Amino acid sequence: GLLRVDHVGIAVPDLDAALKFYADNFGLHCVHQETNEEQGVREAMLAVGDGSGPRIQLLAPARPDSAIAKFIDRSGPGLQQLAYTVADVEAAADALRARGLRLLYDTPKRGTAGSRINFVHPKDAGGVLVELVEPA
Ligand code: V0V
Repeated sequence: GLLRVDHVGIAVPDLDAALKFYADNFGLHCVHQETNEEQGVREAMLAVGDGSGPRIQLLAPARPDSAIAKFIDRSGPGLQQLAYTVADVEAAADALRARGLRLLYDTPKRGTAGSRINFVHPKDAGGVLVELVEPA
């Protein structure tokens, strides 16, 4: 099952500009940053408050043919995904597949900080790109 909200992902055109915007206006600071070549994304995790709750993930395109670049071209910057923490990403994906939902990957891919991730297609989840995250 789903354990908690892991993060909310926001597509941004420029990661450095977005980090400055979030720090200056909201006082939110980066606790992790990496480039995920497979996903074509530069991402930064921001902690909110004492950092014990869900994070905000800023997602910037690392190349023009990436999922984030396509999202921004079509929809503009903004909320792109809602991610839940799970204990076992394969079990969670199997349970959703058994209910008829389309998962984007047959096997999990590598996500932030060595996590294992999969996604439910937004058309099967009420227009929300749902990510499943099994932390490292
Ligand atoms: C597309 N659609 C969305 C959407 N992206 N709806 C809600 N939220 C989104 N993020 C809608 C779009 O408006 C179309 O609706 C329809 O889906 C298009 O579906 P499609 O042609 O099958 O797909 P594409 O080519 O638009 O791609 C969408 C998907 C793609 C979700 C398949 O973005 C994808 O593979 N995403 C998973 C990977 C990803 O997002 N990576 C970046 C984050 P109409 O117009 O037909 O009604 S990486 C990450 O999160 C990491 C590393 C991490 O958390 O650790």
